[in-house]
Amino acid sequence: AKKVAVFSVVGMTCSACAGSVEKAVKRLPGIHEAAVDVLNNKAQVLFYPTFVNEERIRETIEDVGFEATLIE
Ligand code: 9UX
Repeated sequence: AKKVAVFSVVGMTCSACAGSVEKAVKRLPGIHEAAVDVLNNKAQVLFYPTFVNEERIRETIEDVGFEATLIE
């Protein structure tokens, strides 16, 4: 079954920032959808927990250069 995770993402200042986060998350295995909202500093990710987990997604966002916290 799919799971949803919402992250707070601090440090994004333009839509290209959001695009780079989305692209990186979508490259992970087990991602169904990723939507990054630069105005609200949030990222919502639908994923298959057999293949990926919240912490792996969080670390991927951090690797792009932003501080990420799981909030939902
Ligand atoms: Mo452009 Mo957004 O360098 O950090 S991608 S401001």
